[in-house]
Amino acid sequence: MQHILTEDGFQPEAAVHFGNKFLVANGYLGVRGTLEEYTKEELAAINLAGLYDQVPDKWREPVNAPNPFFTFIRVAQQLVSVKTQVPVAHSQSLDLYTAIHQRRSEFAVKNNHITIEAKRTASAAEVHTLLLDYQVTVTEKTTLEIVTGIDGDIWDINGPHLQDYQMESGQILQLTAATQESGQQVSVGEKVFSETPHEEYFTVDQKHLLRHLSFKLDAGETVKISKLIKIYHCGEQQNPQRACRESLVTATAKDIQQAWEAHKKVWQARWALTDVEIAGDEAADFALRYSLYQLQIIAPHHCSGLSIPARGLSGQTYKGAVFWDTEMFMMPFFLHHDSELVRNLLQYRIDSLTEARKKAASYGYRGAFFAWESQEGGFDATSDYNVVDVFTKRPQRTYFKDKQIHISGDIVYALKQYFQYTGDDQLLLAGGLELALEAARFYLSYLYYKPEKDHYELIDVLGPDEYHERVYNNAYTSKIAQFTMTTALQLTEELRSRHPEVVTELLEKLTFSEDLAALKIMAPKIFVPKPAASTGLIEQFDGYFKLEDTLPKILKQRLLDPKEYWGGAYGVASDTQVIKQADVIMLQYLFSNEYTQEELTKNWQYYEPRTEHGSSLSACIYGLTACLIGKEEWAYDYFMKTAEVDLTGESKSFAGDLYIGGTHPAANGGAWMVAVLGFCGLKITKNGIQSQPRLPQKWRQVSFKICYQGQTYQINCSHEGSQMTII
Ligand code: IFM
Repeated sequence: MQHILTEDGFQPEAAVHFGNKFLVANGYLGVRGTLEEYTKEELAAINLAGLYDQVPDKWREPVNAPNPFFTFIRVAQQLVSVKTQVPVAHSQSLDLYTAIHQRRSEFAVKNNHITIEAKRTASAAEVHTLLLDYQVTVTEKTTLEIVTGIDGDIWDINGPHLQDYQMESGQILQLTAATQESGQQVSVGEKVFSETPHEEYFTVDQKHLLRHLSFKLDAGETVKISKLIKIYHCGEQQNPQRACRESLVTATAKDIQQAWEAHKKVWQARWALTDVEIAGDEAADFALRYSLYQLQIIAPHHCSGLSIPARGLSGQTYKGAVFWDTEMFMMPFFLHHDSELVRNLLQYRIDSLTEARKKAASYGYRGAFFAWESQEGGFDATSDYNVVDVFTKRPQRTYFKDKQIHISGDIVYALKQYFQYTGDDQLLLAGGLELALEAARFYLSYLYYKPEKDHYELIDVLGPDEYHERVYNNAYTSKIAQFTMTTALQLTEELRSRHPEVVTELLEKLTFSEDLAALKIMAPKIFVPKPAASTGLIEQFDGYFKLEDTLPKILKQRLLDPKEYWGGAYGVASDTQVIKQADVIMLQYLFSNEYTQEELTKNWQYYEPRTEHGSSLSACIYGLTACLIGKEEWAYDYFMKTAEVDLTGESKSFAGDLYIGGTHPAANGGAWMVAVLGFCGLKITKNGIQSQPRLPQKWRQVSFKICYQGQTYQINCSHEGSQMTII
């Protein structure tokens, strides 16, 4: 099965894209897929999960660590690097099955042919460990200097985040620094081994701590160094500096070998469960495997209470924040393979309840209004001015933070999915039910009673389509609010039947009895826009159909600048029916059993041409819904678009002047959803697991495994049907 991603030929213009595409990560940190000699100019970075910092007057974002992979060479005292000369041959590759990144570059310096080969990874077995093997071969007798160490001149978008650098050299090189906002320590250390005799000295400047290794080489000789790197930070360690040093002091070359092996073993076990094989379509097969790779490298397998940012661990874009992307787009894949991980991800939201309550109260509401861009502890990092106007360079007022109230319901949706899939009361007892009740209470306080219609409305909201702000009765938002309220009631009753005292105690603690009664009365009376009898269409929000009816390609012609933001107060899409991403179609996907095939088809056909797919969350939802209406061939293009997003790099990289590039884990999760839930029609029902495949023509078979209620199932789907075996 194809599992190696390769790019042949040196492409300096693709350095930023390759930084995302060749990412290796282990949930604790992400190492951008840049070359060893690269610096912040090429956006080399080691992105730390869950450690954030704010420089005064700038956006709060995750911290990048000093780069311990930094390495370059001098041959006969001349710098040999892709930064100074074009290599005669070059390739970069990534083994998806082992999460090992490799590069090979060949240079001609006079008659000497020099080859650099490097391989590296972030250990999946021990998340503080990073490994680098670096080797150089020459064809002529010469001197070689390998300069390797820690580059503390870090790429930051809103930095610098680290200060008070402490450098220690010797057998261990160690750089320790502290964040600006709260003085949290980050410590990076490294130790190098080589069997080839060499001389060694160190240089230190303000931001670099370097080891110079000098070798005398004969013609045809190869020299190899192996590097063991450790990174610790305050997010989870009381004394990172000490922990880092202690982990290196006694380390030997043998430990490095063992670390490589332990790492590969973890990956072998992961893929044994998660791999999906698509027979008959190599491109789709590889793109899906690549998507699953991207998802698995960023999952916090190592701890509880951490979640996954919208751009994974590929950098600081989107403030390293967790959006609804995690619950709605990534969780389904994880839920079918590793429900414990999902439990941890949901625990992060439970731990965010205090912040969510504060946020609701700050806007005058009750209950829990979760952060739109959520950082540690649920802190909402969304700026009131989240987009910069390309013309005036002025920050534009946006309402993502204030009005994207569907976030609380999205989390409850995921919580219910988890509960239904696992039947696990424990998470509900340990804060899950409290979360659902508080989210429901938030909607109770947001609802607006219309006496003339005797119903409740959600007015002044922002739905999934972010181009239309502050709208009334967004169908998706109203439905997810109603769902939240009924789910809170159902979960309360269900849990009460098994744990009556706990539930009574919780309701008392939350003084919830009046709200419980209110939920019962108000939930059924929420106005959720329905398909119109005449057209079958659901209006996305009040007045949507009266907006100018045009198409994304027409709006593109109206742009004065390609980076212009399409939404907000003056965007080209704001007064039109062109939408950014699946909105009504998202609603219909989630609640598909409430609509007829005709209604699903009509809405898909109406909204699809009007959708720009300006968000990477959009394509998979159109793909999934196309599967539901039996249009696999329509779904196929959306599947490929979502599965290949990080391979092609073809996605929106700017919102106004703001860089929003990086990896797209929601789209990666969406790829799995379209393949398995869509094309293979996998469903967990009251009667157990069902799979009714509707594969694209050229797919002969799709084979995958899922874990469900303590068993592992092998499922093979073809045009003839599906087979399921317990393994
Ligand atoms: O969560 C999404 C949102 O729906 C559209 N803008 C980007 C966010 C992060 O992916």
